[in-house]
Amino acid sequence: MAAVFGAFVLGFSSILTGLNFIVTMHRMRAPGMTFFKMPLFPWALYATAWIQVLATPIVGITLLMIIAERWLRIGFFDPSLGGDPILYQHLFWIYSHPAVYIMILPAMGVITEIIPTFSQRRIFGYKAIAISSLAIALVGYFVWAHHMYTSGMSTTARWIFSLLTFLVAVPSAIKVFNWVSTMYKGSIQMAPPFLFAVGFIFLFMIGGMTGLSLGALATNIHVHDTAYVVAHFHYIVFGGVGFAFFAAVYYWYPKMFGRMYNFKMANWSFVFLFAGFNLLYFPQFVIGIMGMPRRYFDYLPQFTFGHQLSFFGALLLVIGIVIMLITLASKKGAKAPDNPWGGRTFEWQIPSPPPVENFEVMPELKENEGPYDYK
Ligand SMILES: [Cu+2]
Repeated sequence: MAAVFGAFVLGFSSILTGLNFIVTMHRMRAPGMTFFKMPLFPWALYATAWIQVLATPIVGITLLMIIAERWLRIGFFDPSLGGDPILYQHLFWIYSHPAVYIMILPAMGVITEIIPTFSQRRIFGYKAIAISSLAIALVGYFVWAHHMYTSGMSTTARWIFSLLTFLVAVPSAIKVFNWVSTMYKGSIQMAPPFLFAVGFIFLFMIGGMTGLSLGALATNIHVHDTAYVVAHFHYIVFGGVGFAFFAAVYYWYPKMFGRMYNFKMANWSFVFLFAGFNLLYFPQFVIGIMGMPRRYFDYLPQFTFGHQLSFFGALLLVIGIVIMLITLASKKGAKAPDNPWGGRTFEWQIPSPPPVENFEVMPELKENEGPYDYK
């Protein structure tokens, strides 16, 4: 019960964070910063904030229902009290599918900042990227039951959810195409944040396309509850969100701490993380299709080789993380300039690390200026 109450309070912090972001972006933008001149990272956070505000109450209500069931014996989910466990699954996923987008949208926002900076090119399709963030947030509300194809739903409901799931692929693909088009003919600067961003695009694409095969009704039923799902999930949440997080840390580290880091070490951390990640998770697609169930510690002999590959991948991954932590923890880097990567957004126009109030004078965007004025 304590855990249920704890999750309830956490839900409120999520809702209030979202509310704060939405109000800030509507009321407190810098002079000259119209909505369509905002950098795309805040745009992604804006879409995320709407999910936090609108979807988190559903998990809050669900938790209240659990409390009512346990304390007042009102049957919502427990069959012995006349409840329906499938209802719990529905309520859980109505929140938890959008919750995945709470994680991936900010990650996409980070990549959208890094790609133009390290290509020194104006972002391709600014409006398409901004709107696709909102589209992902919106469509994300209508796909939850793709987690429940085998739970016992009508066939009509299942194929409708399968169709709606395919729709999410459209705005995601728009972003990938725009990132790649931004790099085309750019003057690429091969620094660690860019490496991680490109790694993100590669891994996110594998995660996204295997997501489509999971969204398709027939294949989903074949690989439901197998290692295939585990592999897909990690390609999105570790290969996607994780690599974007590493990219973000390497990108803003000089700004945050006023120090550079060792590029060679950072590149090695990428090599180990990227190789280790793929060696760890790719074999799980294969053994998943072969029938390896998820959440089992034991397995049949035909899955041994796949598990061994995964094991060595995990080792490489851990080495990569250790190298990254050492790289970032060492305070021996040179003093960071104000704008080490040649970025055009506001944070690069102030000293590294930023002074207490960030901006000593209010920054301003002139009439014909935008966040991505490269060329
Ligand atoms: Cu989902």
